[in-house]
Amino acid sequence: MIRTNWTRAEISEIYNTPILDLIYRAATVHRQHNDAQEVQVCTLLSVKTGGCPEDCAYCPQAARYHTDVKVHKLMEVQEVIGKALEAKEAGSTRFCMGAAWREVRDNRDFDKVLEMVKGVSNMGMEVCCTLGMLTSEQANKLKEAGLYAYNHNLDTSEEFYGDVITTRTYRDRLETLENVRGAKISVCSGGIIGMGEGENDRIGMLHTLATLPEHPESVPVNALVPVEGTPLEDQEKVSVWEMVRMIATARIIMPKAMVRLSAGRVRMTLEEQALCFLAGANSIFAGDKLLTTPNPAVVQDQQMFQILNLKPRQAYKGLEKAAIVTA
Ligand code: SAM
Ligand code: DTB
Ligand code: SF4
Repeated sequence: MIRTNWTRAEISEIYNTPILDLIYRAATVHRQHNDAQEVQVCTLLSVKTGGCPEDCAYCPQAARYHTDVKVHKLMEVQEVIGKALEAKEAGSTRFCMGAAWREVRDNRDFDKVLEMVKGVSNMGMEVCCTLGMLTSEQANKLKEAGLYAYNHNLDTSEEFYGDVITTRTYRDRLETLENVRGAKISVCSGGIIGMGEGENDRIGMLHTLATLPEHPESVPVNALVPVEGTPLEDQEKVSVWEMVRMIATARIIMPKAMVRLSAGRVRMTLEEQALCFLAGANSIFAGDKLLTTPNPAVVQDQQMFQILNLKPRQAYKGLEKAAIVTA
């Protein structure tokens, strides 16, 4: 039932299905594999902001673009734990810490991040990091500290990648994903639409994700948040139907993955988000900020959950927490 041998042609056919049939099929697959009422609520925190040496064309944190983002050195461990507590109290079960780094370096900052991971994990939240490239040794250290998941996006297809980022390769990204998998950390990897890519690039990215030796447990689908000062500042907003097609296709080909309706919700109505949940999205980022850009208010999301009869997913569902932390 779970396939990792999808062809690009098969994925293209699914992606191009008439929209209502596509939604119906994705909703059906979703109900066969998951509790469709359940949506995971995650909170992001930028623990180190801006000043990044990379050239990702979408990113407000790249040092080379002139954006309003203020550079901030790595936060203090206690401050991060405080933010995680706030997130937990607001109903989040996964806490994801992001750093504007090209890669992790073996220095005091990394030791501090390991402390943050330990602290958040001990609070019973699923702890996730997104810190750039990782070696297998670094992945192992994060795992030992209690890291549950690691986010590292492919962002787009291999073909379009060079139009967006030139300072590292698609191969680099795949290697980090291998290192994460090798350390038995849950993999979170997805991408962005609305950067000027074609449908083929979207299909290509989904194909790469769905033909990894194991599907990522989590697949974020971001709509570009165009930020003034970045090369993609003038990109047009993608239509909700494109978001729905991405989510539905991801749901059909990776039925058990958490498909995350990620960046871009501030520009979507409740009804548009409802379509995304119907198409199989079962996770969101909550809190009024993503990493550096705005996100809907927590109360607004709580109302949405009530109206749509959604319920937040518990942390470590189906897994024995003690076994994970001490593994
Ligand atoms: N520096 C690390 C890295 O790039 O792997 C981790 C943080 S980075 C900000 C995490 C992800 O955020 C990127 O891979 C990208 O998919 C997403 N992202 C960044 N800026 C975005 C934007 N303006 N709109 C949508 N997604 C964005
Ligand atoms: C992901 O795919 N989306 C999140 C998370 N992983 C790290 C980040 C979205 C960032 C949007 C731009 C910003 O707020 O800086
Ligand atoms: Fe740096 Fe990550 Fe932004 Fe790229 S996406 S510029 S690596 S912070």
